Amino acid sequence: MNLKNIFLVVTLIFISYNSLFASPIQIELNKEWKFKQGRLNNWYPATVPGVVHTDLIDNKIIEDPFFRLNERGLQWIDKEDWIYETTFDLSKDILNKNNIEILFKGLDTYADIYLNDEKILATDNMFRQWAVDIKGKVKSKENILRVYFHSPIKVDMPKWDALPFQYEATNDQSENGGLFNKKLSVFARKAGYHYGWDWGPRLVTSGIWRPVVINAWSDARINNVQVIQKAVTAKEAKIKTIIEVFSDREMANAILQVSDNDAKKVLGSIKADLNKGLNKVEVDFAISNPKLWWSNNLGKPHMYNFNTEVISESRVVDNQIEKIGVRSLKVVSEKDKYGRSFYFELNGVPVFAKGANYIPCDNFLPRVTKDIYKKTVLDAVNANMNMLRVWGGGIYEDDYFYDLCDEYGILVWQDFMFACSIYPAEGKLLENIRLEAIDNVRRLRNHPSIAIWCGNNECQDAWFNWRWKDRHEKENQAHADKIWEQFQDQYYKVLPKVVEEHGSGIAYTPSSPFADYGVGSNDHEGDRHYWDVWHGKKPIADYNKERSRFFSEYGFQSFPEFESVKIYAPEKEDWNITSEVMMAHQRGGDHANKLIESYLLNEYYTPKDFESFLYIGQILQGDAIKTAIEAHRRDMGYCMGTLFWQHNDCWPVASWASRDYYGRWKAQHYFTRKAYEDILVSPIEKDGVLDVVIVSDRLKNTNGTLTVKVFELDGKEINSQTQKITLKANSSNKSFSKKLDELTNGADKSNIVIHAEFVADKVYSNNYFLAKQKDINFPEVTISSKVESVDGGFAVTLTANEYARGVFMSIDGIDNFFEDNYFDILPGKSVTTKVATALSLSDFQKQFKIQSLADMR
Ligand code: BMA
Repeated sequence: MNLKNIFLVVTLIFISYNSLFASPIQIELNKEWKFKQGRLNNWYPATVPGVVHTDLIDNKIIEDPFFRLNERGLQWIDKEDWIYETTFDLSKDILNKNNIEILFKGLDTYADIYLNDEKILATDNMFRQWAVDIKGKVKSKENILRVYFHSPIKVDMPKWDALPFQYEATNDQSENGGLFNKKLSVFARKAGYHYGWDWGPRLVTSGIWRPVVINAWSDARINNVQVIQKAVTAKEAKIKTIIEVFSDREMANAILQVSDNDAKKVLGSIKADLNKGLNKVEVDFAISNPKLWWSNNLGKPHMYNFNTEVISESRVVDNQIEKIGVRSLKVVSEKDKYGRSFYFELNGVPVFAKGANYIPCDNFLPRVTKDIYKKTVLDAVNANMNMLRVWGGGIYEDDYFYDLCDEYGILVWQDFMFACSIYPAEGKLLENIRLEAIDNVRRLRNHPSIAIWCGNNECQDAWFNWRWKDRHEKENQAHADKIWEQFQDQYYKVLPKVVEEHGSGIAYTPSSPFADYGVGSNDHEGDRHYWDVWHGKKPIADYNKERSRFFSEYGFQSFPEFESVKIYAPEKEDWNITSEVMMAHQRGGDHANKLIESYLLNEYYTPKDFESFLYIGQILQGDAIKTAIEAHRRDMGYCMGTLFWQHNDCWPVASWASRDYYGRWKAQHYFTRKAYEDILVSPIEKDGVLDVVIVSDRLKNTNGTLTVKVFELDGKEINSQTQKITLKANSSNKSFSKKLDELTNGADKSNIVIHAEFVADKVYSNNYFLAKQKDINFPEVTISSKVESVDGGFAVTLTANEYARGVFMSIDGIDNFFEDNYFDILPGKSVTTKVATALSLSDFQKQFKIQSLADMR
């Protein structure tokens, strides 16, 4: 037999093996797409998944919408209709199957779909999936699939014009789109932030934003496997699975079984007679001594691989492998002597939630690659977070995002996609919302990371506390009543019912923040969004006074660093925070810039130039959020969570984000990583007494030594006290308390720093000043550096002769990462950190810049 023949035999064996186990086939229609503007004739190549804006960029019809002022010239795009089309062939294997369906995983938003000139579907919700039976409508060659997107503006405008009163949508920037006060976002089941936000541009997309696939099968196909974790302890996990199987014929004595694919062990199995159509079969089983799924820092987020199979006549008709984390997870929201608690309990342990609010990573969603998702989630993991809140003005995220959260132990607070608005939730729209909720609750329910479903972001608080209720009642009581009725239907009836029926026991809360039914948020019940520092202009120190059972939002703005600004605002004339370009990338407007400026002047000082402004602004933001996080953690027990606003940006902008659009960590993200460590050492002065509170998230007591030192900024030691302590597990410990006068020997507050250090198996430390930063006499410090080549970059050792505050290292470009940055160096001490970069040593040394706070005056 020659080589060619061997190949043939091998191929034949493979083919016959395949057809013997002929399982469902899935193909993705992602090739040969073209698109055009509805009323014009010229077609251009298109990318699917994609959106109109990115296709226009790729075809060089428009320029980068994020560059300088380009967004403004692109407002015509959402007022046009767009057509996408592809031609595809289907193999015999597919055509021979008894069932062929086309599945659209995401269409944005108002689309009519034609297959070989026949209209097969009309859609009106970007968050839903749409499946259509196309058996008999397809042929082997040249099938034409056409998707006609109607302008969301043209579709929704008449709805707004017909209203007897106006619905609310605070962040909808309709005037920037030339629509004046017409807040059309309230009608479209489309990501709210597309219409603009106080950190985002107004770029209203259309497009096939998630994959289009064809599924073909004969006999039977697993449609869904629901894994319900009925009771989970360290000893045993009782699990119920509900397997949904589509069968195209009666199938007697089918075996449905679930196995542990890694241990190659059948967990549960049942014999069932399948009927033609949709079947739901329950398979129950128990796992003894299960390996539990834990959140980041508390333990390993172990994932089992469950293999669900449908077997008929000794043949596997279909199977589905899914990663499953076994855990018990609930929200404890109980009346107590303070009000009502709000915390997450994982595997029986109360977990203090440490994290951030998450928005979509881009205005053009399909260009969020797997790498970007991975970096975004890993940046949370590496900052010691254990929770992200997927906020309601964005999207129900991609499956991959939740896979990553599962894999790395990030709990997900999942909002339904409603934010800062009041929606006309009745009739067809309410039913559309219900179906959207079912689609997404079913899609996400098996992820161990999903910790709570939340009705909306701030809609209830806005109704009661932003004077919406008063205003509507004053205008017309009947309209106000109608709004509240629609509100209750949506968030107190429809959505909780979907979560109850389909959510596998995941908790639901009607809104964030939420105290109680029909109440605005407060500090002693439920979760709270605290914005008095920042929006309310209160001093940063107020973070130390304010309490909550769970802070689900608070935040402080900054600009991206200079290297990032230069990408979107490269002209010298842009380099002023009030320049037209910088203002176009500051969606909080002049008000927000003035806030940064006034906090800087009150607490820091006037930066000497634009670049210094960006830098000090970041230190200011970092210090502010560090203050808040520490206060919330010190209050552990009463408070059980802190999620700052916000983890990421969707375009380059001045915002509350701790990482900029390009993924670069701002000072805040580095500060957060430290403030979120499993053990936090937090000095705090009140009424002339200095306490050092040590907070431990560890599940076991920790023995160690605490040293509290006071020294002058030139290094002279004033006081040093050391004591051995045992930290109580999972609690906040006041470990040191001393009158300030005794501790500092009456030294000048502008000249000293307190350094507290807890040494156990690791060293945890913190520096604390007794005066505002502008009143501290930071010395003109000399920082020397030593650079050594290491794998993937350089190790940099910096040494300071006196106290160096906020030492910031930078090099050009964005393909680099400083393992640590913006840190303080104690007098005479050194810090070594790594820089990941592809630069040569000499190029690195040419570009390498070190600055500290003292240089910025
Ligand atoms: C919060 C969020 C967003 C907003 C942010 C900053 O309350 O829910 O709506 O972007 O404040 O203002």
